[in-house]
Amino acid sequence: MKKILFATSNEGKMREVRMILQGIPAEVFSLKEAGIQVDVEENGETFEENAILKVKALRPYWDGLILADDSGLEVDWLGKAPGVCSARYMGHETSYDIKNQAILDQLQGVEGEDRSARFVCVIAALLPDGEILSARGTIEGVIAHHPAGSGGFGYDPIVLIPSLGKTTAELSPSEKNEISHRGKALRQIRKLLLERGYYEDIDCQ
Ligand code: ITT
Repeated sequence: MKKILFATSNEGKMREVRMILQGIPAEVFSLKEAGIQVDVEENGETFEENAILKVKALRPYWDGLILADDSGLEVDWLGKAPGVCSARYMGHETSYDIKNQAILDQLQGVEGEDRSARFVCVIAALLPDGEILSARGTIEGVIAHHPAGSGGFGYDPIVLIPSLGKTTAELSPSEKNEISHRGKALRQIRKLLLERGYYEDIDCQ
């Protein structure tokens, strides 16, 4: 059985990744499960650069396929902030209740399409032969007027998907994965791996 390292310390991401990768004939390990403690400095200016930085930094610790996700929330009214700084926004240790409220406060009085926002996810894959693949997924939404829902993680309670009338925190895990930035990017990577023959019996959704 092939072993894949998914280079993240974010447990919310990891839960989603496991579900999206179901059906792959491989065991998927998080950093914690692999017993790897590496703090990668995410100093790239784009999601792509940071995702690639993460997979490359892990090469010395893992021989097989390495995947990493760099993702975040872009709020158009805030000049696409927090963007690549989403995890570090207002400090790593600040709770998401506080971060989410700060974004709501900055959008007070802003209405309609001006509240547009999106989640972005770039997944990078470093194959054992050194080839690097990447795929980007996005989901468009608007910033809600109040936080709602307890599913997902991070900024999910304030991102409203207008066609569903729900925030991404109000979706079930499978509903979120079906439409999310992460689901889209990871399914593209699955397809690219299948095309390269990395897996023969990969079950692409
Ligand atoms: P790793 O680098 O260890 O993977 P991280 O949380 O630091 O974990 P990122 O640098 O990619 O990961 O930051 C992504 C942040 O963007 C994440 O911490 C959330 O704040 C936000 N984010 C990304 N996807 C999200 C989602 O599906 N729902 C809610 N917030 C999300």
